[in-house]
Amino acid sequence: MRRGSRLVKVIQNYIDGKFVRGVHEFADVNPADGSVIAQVCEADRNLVDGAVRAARSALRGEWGRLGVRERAARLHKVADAIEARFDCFLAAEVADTGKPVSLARKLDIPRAAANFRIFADLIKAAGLESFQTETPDGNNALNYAVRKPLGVVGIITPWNLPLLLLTWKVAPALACGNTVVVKPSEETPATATLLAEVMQEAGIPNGVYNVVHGFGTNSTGEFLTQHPDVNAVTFTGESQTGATIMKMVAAGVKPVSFELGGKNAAVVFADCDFEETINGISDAVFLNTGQVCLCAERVYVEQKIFDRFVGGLKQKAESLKPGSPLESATNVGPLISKQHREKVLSYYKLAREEGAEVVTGGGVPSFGNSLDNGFFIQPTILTGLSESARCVKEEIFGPVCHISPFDTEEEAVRMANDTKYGLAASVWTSNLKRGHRVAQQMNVGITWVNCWFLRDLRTPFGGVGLSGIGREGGVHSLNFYSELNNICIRL
Ligand code: NAD
Ligand code: 6OD
Repeated sequence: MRRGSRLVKVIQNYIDGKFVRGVHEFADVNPADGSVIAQVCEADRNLVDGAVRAARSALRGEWGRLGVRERAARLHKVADAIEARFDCFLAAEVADTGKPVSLARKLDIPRAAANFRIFADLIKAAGLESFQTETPDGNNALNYAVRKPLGVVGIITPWNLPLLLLTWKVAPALACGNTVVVKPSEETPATATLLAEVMQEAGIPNGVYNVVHGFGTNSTGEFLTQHPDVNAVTFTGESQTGATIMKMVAAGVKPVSFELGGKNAAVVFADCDFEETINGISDAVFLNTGQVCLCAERVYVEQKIFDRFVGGLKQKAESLKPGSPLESATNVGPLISKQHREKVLSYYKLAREEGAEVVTGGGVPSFGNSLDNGFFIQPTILTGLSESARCVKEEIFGPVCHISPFDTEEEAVRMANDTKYGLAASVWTSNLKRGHRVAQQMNVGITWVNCWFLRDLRTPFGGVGLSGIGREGGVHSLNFYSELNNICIRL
């Protein structure tokens, strides 16, 4: 497409092995400078219908007949192809999100390949339970379970770690023999579409992986979740969106897996390794400009080291380098959109109204170049709020934390758990017993001790309360993406 004198890329839907346009298009914006990098074809109800039909039909084709070994081999080929096109994925993800290239190179793209490899290996090794059963007449029966695909899985994902989170669901779904229709975030459509090319190269049959682009309400997302021929929905995004999707799928009593928002706590004891903890908490608060569901927005610090800690984190925050995502020294990118920056800035304003002290940040950086058209915001540290303040209760999803002091371990545990969310927590101490004790009292799905976002893909991942339903990761993913049929044989 031609815009002015420049050619603008068109990002299409991918249905039944073909790239297809739609009736409407919308702009894909680079958040680092506000420029339009592509036009995205929105999938209407007809196209979503076509994608679901293609996925249904692929279940009955070559894909449905493949043995586990061959399916796993093709998923390894997908991983190989992602690695072979590493730089394309990297450029597309950085342009869509504005995240520093150094981060996407280390985190997003390698994890996409790793997601396919781990689930390819797991499905080959996965065993299922069997029982020898004594029958009432003194004989025996044998019970064993077999794994079958759910069918067509609808996958809806957010913009913060687009390829990582999409492949985290696509890989196990395909490993279990399902076909998928994915709807990536409207803010970050590029890498899901590139993945379609990779699927073709890796010999994934047409219709197994379909991509439909568009928005949520009254658009593609809703058409997909409402579709009667989708067998299960897996979603990552805001808790409120999860609640809406739950209503949509309720009538069909479909399985759902929800990875939702968080208001995560970090608990720092005076006996922690101070430097390591400052570095760890800085990552936990500011990585990806605070746009990771696992980020710590509430930091609780033992009174004895409170002032030193606040000073140390301030110094660290002020040493971070916002800038062009393409420069290797940059470690703070923009927020995803103008609208999201307005939301985060409204919390910075609210924090002041609620009586916070702004230790550092609180505004928008200025560059004197095209980055001023982007959606940058300053890393921000707040103190002095009451535990009932909205800024301490509500997910902000930006580079910001509030630091509160505590005197006792019990008080720290109580404050950390005083939230409707329950995704992740981190505990920082050199006392091993205390580390275990406090970690086990956290009402969350994932607790890290002296680290944060350190992942082993075999472990359960998910949240409690408003943070989600179910667990994915390792065998938990395999169990979500398959139906078990128990077979009982009288011997
Ligand atoms: P969002 O809920 O606004 O959007 C996520 C996806 O849902 C997008 O693709 C969007 O188009 C779609 N969507 C929106 N409304 C819909 C509807 N009514 N029906 C169907 N689809 C709909 O979330 P976001 O702003 O993209 O992402 C940020 C949020 O995601 C934060 O709350 C963050 O904590 C959460 N998140 C959670 C995890 C986790 O693993 N728990 C991971 C990443 C992000
Ligand atoms: O690491 C993962 O598997 C995962 N689901 C991370 C989620 C991060 C949220 O933004």
